[in-house]
Amino acid sequence: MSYVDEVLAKVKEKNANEPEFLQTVEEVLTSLRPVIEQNEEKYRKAALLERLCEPERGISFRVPWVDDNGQVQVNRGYRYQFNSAIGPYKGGLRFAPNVYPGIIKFLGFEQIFKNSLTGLPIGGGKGGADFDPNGKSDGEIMRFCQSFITELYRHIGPDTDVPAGDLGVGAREIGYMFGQYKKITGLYQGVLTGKDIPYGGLLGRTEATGFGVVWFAEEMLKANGEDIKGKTVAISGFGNVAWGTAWQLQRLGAKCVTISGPDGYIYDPDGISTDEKIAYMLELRASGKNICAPYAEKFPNAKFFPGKKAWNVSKDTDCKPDLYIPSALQNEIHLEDANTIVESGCKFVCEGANMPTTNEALAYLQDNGVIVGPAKAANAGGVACSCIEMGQNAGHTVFQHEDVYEQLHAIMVNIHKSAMEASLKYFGKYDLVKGANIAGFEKVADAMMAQGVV
Ligand code: 2IT
Repeated sequence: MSYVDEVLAKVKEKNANEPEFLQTVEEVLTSLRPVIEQNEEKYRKAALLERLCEPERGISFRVPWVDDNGQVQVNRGYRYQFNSAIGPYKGGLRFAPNVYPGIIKFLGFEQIFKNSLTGLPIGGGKGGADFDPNGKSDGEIMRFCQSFITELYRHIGPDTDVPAGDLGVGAREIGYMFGQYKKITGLYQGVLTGKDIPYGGLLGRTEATGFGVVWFAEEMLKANGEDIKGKTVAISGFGNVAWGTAWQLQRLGAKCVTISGPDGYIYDPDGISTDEKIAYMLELRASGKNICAPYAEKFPNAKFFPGKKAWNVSKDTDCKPDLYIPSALQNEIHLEDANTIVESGCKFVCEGANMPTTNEALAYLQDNGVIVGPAKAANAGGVACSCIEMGQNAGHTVFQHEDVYEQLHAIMVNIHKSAMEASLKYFGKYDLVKGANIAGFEKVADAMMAQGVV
């Protein structure tokens, strides 16, 4: 049995109840086959892949907090410190009711390669809690965040582990956690990123993920003889990534025609192309209702399709998007959605969310000639700017907006180039999915081999 298959079997046995984690491990290790085969003996002896698939450390803890009625509530918090071969653990915190180790480990594993692809010195980690921020008051959010960090503070630090936001965790939550960390430790440190501007946040961090996704898509289109300018783009989600994506599509002259929420999707034939509409996305998000339907009331030319996913726009309307950018959740493109995308004649999918495509759907898209920009490459702009924020804090300085955009743009161009070159070298074809896995892996593997059995 090949080394990859051997490790895959072991990982499946050990983590049988964590389908999301198994999904990403399978996707990544399968792509790495040619690199592993070239070094099979060396890597097997060093148990490199077994080590890569086992978090260095996983912390699970009680998060007790008092709700507005005086009732004590208990949630479960997590931090998986996955890999520190190339830098301190870095990755977001997700607050959502479905959070359990399988979700945190999938995100943490992805983060190792994503962070490596940025070219910056950051290892991989992820955390969160099975806490649902929807419908909670500001006071409840604050008390939850304070309790969460009252345990987590002892495991993090600017040179050990630097969390940030993810679903359910934005600048407000980061603010409460930062305040509590400072109160407990007495240290004013860049221990969290995604902070607000007055206390160490980076100008441009909020839109960084979305901006990066679109710059990545621009490179992907260019490499295939196309220009993003003038393209019609369907995106899903209406959160942080979707907002930055819509804004950057506007800046680069493309037309974003959809957004979506758990309640359905919006089709706006005029495009989400004005400052007013982009600002309204922020309002929708801040409403805490987790629905996108009100967009169609505010902008009557737009139409709301209840209970449907944005990919159906090619069936429900006469719009045929040139590019899809899933920017909501994991596993939102299933096989039937991939089929709809292929049937619509679209040639490009660029992943804004983490692992939005099932492995089956991914294979179907690629087998049918759709170029896919994988999340760990395309959405790495967020964490890249987080690392810039760490540098800003450590240097006790402030970086300018335009400088951040310039660095971010260069990083995204470089990630595309690395993924493209790795895929051409090992597979002789343009396959960014495989190329990103390999390019991300190589640096981490070399660092792990150099550092001995740890
Ligand atoms: O998935 C991600 O890359 C993030 N949620 C951002 C992580 C970070 O540390 O900025």
